[in-house]
Amino acid sequence: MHPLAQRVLDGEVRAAARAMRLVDERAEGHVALLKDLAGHVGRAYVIGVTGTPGAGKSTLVDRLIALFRAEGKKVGVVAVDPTSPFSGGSILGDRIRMQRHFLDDGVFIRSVATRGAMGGLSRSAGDVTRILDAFGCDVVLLETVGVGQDELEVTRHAHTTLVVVPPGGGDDVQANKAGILEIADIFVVNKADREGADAQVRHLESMLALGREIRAGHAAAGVRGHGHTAASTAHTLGHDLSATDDEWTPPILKTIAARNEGLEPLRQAIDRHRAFLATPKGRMHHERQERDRLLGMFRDTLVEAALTTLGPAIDEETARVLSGAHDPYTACEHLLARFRGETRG
Ligand SMILES: Nc1nc2c(ncn2[C@@H]2O[C@H](COP(=O)(O)OP(=O)(O)OP(=O)(O)O)[C@@H](O)[C@H]2O)c(=O)[nH]1
Ligand SMILES: [Mg+2]
Repeated sequence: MHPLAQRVLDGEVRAAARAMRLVDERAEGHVALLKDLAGHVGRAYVIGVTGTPGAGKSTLVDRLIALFRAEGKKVGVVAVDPTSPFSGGSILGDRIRMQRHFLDDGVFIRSVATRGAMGGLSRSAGDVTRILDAFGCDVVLLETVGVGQDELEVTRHAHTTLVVVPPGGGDDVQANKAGILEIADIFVVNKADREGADAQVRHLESMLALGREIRAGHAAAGVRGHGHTAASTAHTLGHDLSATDDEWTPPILKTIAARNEGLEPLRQAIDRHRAFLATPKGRMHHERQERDRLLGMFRDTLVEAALTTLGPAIDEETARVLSGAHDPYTACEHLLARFRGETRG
């Protein structure tokens, strides 16, 4: 057993902090530690909070912390900043927004900014979440900025994902429509004290309706679920995913986080989604998510292994592509062949 594991399980704050740092830095032995903790993970309820920059995610998280603390729950917060490991800008904002909880010994706030070779951010966020879980947190709030691919990956670690947007015509949500539809369990139109909140609600409603129509069309045409991954999951797990698509319709709620308004209905919506996850349809949703998560972890593992094994070969192939000796496809085939050769070796 890793020397830190038992101390984390015993709820020792300093051990948990150390463990999270090891994991964030991908330090030697961190995988062994995570393996030791794995059997003790799964008790925490993980709530992802993502959405437009500046929409009020941290303010909402701050309010949710207060709600859960009032129930005596131990709360973990993971603030993910994918913009840059150096900027620290939004993390600073998070710290200010949540500072009243920093002295509460039932709240554990941790920032994650490390980006590995590829997609490492999601993995770090997930690993830190698992440590907070093993450490005994009842709830983990996982805040991530933006709605790009990184954020979509991060929210795979959440049981319930809130997508937070400000009032307006929905231009900002337009950018990653498909992604948002896929990950949002609950939409939150925050800053409802500002103009355009109802317009935003209507926009999201029409987006959801359109999404349903498209999926219904796909189902009729024999295309299942959300494409390749979903279809292959259906195959592996023996489910027909097309039947599950409409089982949970994301509610759209208005909040004014700055004034603590609308938080109770949000809390209830989270509970309803949690109850949904416990139903057979909900469990299928969970299985699909688990598979996607494993796939993501495996991809990270594979890329890391390949980069370590291949090392200079990547530069060599790049030089060949640059000189015109190889096209990029051939270069990739060569790299793959070399990797296979090494691993067989
Ligand atoms: N008018 C109004 N302002 C709000 C509300 N909620 C939050 N704000 C303000 O909006 C600004 C951004 O809030 P944050 O909670 O930091 O937003 P965020 O989404 O976490 O921001 P990033 O993490 O930087 O993307 C702050 O100045 C908040 O005080 C609200 O309901 N109404
Ligand atoms: Mg924030």
